[in-house]
Amino acid sequence: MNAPIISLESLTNTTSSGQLLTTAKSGGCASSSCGSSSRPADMDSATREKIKDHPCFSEEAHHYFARMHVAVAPACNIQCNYCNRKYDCANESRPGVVSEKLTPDQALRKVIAVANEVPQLSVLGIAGPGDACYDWNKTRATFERVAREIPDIKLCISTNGLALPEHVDELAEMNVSHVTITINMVDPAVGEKIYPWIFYGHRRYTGVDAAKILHEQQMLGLEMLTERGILTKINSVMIPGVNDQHLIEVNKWVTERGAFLHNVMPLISDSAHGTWFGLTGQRGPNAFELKELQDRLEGGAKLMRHCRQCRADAVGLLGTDRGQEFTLDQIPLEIAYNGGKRHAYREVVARIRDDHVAAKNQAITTLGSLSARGTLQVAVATKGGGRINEHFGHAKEFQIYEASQTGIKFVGHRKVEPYCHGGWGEDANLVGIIAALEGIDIVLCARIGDCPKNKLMGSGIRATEAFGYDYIETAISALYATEYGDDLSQATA
Ligand code: CLF
Ligand code: SF4
Repeated sequence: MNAPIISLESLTNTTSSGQLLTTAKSGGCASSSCGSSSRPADMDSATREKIKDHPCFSEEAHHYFARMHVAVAPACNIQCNYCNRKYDCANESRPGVVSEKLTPDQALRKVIAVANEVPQLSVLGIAGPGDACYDWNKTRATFERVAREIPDIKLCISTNGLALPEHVDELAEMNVSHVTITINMVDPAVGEKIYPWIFYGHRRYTGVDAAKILHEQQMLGLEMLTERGILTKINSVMIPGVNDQHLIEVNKWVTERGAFLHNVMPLISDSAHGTWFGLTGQRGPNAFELKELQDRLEGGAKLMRHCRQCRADAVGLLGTDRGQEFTLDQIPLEIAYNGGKRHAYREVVARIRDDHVAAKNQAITTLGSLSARGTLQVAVATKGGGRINEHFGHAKEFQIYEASQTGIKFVGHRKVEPYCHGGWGEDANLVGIIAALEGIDIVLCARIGDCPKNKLMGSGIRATEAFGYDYIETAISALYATEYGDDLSQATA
């Protein structure tokens, strides 16, 4: 079942496209027929094709493909109570220092530099730091330049939706295949608690009037995108006591209007960010509240649970940010695109992916064959590729899976400060990691030392490296079988 292991490092650290192609031809699953049946049965082939290399629109794709954002759109036409304009747009980024704002020509240089060096790159997104539709001329100019140079890159925007309807036709003409609208309410009475004002039709609106206009534009924009076959994701910021229960209603409205995905994100609120919510003590939800709401939303639009709330200038696989490697001062003024690495990487991934799909199918079959009942919460340290391939001490986040007899579900991630610092374990960070892993039954990682393992055990969390470099689902199904009586594989360490 398992193909020879090709680590992500061997793919992404290779310095020439020739080497990548050699890797592609020497490894991976030799059979092209294995594993194709795990593609979602309820999805047509055109949609599958659109999402298969978009790391946000496909959870499976996010193990392999990367996005980059270019911060070309600083202007915004609304005020959200969770945003401070000195910081990045909270719709698609965690608050941080102001991004390096780029002109369309600078953005093109940056995209070429990243595409030449980051073989996983598949999507260019414009997610602020203001609004991509309001700052439209820069968005359009950037996409036109990039599409001319790198025609196979997917174009993606994130918007608050207010100026969206007037640009939907141009988006379709420019082949923008994926759009995200942040929709936090469908009731203006809720909306006025989130948006103090909007700027629309050359005038400023406040209160319920503002929220009503915003709501109508968001719904119109979504309907227009659906009519044109552009895949739309809805981002909603979950604000406890303000719109948390209301998001169930939002989910119904957007599902009826053809949204492909619904991504409920936790409010990030800190007085240091200087936002209205931060300064007034509005808290964000904890991991359990977020998951509970997401579970209640199952059955409507597909749910996105792997969002990392990226910065408006993020670069790389979700959960990593290589933006600092590609600041303008490091990029030559004249730079030509060379697609060799990206093409070689895709060839490798196509082979590995079939094998991964087959492994997942086998894991699901295994779980379905068990008579046992129960749920297992598993935290996985991974660097991508669908494998358990990260050391416990190096992990900056753990991916969380829930296993039951009905299958294995990715339910989110928990960010942590890494335990290892220069070869030494940091006890304070271990305390934080244990707190972040509350409710987890077992941690799977490539390596773990006795000290952290014993401390985790002292808090009721088991950890093992017994499945190091296995596929995540293969390991979890074997674990589940062990846990619930049918020992299919090795015992846990
Ligand atoms: Fe960027 Fe957004 Fe496109 Fe992705 S991010 S514009 S859809 S390419 Fe993705 Fe980042 Fe979450 Fe956004 S993980 S914040 S959902
Ligand atoms: Fe800030 Fe984005 Fe809201 Fe505009 S849409 S106020 S930039 S979070």
